[in-house]
Amino acid sequence: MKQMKAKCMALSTALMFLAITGVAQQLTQAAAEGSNEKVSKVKNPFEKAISEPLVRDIYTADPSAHVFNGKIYIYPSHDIEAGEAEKGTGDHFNMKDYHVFSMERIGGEIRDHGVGLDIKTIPWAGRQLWAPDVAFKNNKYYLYFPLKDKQDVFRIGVGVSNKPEGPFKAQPEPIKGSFSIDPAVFTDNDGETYMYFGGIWGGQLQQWDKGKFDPEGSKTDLRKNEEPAIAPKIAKLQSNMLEFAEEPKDIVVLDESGKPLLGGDHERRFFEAAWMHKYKGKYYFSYSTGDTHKIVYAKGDSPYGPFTYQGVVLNPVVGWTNHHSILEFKGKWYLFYHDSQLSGGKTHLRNIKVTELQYDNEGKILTINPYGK
Ligand code: FUB
Repeated sequence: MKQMKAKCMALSTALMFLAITGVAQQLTQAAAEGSNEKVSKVKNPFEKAISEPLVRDIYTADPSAHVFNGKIYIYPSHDIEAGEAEKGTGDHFNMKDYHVFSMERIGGEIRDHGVGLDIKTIPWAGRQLWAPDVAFKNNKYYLYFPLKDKQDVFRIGVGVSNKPEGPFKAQPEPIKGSFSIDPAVFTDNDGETYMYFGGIWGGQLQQWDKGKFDPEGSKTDLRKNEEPAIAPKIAKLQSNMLEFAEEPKDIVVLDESGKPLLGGDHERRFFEAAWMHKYKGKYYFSYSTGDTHKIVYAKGDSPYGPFTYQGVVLNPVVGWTNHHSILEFKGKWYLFYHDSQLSGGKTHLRNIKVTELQYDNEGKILTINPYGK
């Protein structure tokens, strides 16, 4: 009895700590399984973090990294404490501007270029500047950003600048026909540029299931278990980089037997945070599985897919969201990602990080464990 009481006390102390660091979920599971061994293994995860926050004076998340003029430029979300209650619809991610960062080398000093775009300068703005991305063409830099319009519907906007660090001047309207969140812009070797986008729950993609926005549609549900999973979108951009050149199309991710991943396949199906990169002539489409918190990837032979599921790029990080970009710099590959180390696990107060990413001889990405083995 005494022993049980001691176990319970140890367990509740550990639970309090883990609730703060955001890994309570793991411990709850261990407790439910009645395993002391698992409980004692769950310690401060940051002790073994494989990388440290790149920026410490403001909160940053969703890093999109690119090489421009020989330097790495990072375009993250700028997390703030906006005082909103935490909900599945993501209202607590109520960001109001973007800062742009650059680095001459990985591990070197990181420079904050200040505010690259402020919500106050966007004519159609409602609320919530979420994960952005940037592309270079026509001697200009284009910042793509998801933002709710005045009707509270996410659209994707564009800001233009002559410099990679901005400031970016927002176009008067969002991209015609755009919706949902997390634009990732990829320019192929032939010069064509594509936008991948979409995000479920707070990102509203499920509310576009019937081709137009359904304000009464489910805010947090996913497709039925046995139906094909909700698909992320792709649209080629016009050469002016300000408009879609086509109606957005579905991106289909297949399983090993060539069947589309199903809504119930929560460990593998798309949720948000799309990214595209090319390695040895193959197209690598990576994304977050959202409520199962992983970055996974699928491979294909065309920017449109279909893509076949391959495996996990990054295991869950502390904080609910997982979001990344993949970049080649001076012959090495890097994964930019975030966790909630600086805020002690707050889901909406994150910090960007970087670590090396490696492939095996067959082009398979070696899974990264953010807190070691
Ligand atoms: O930062 C706000 C949202 O959280 C992003 O758009 C999602 O990808 C998730 O990281």
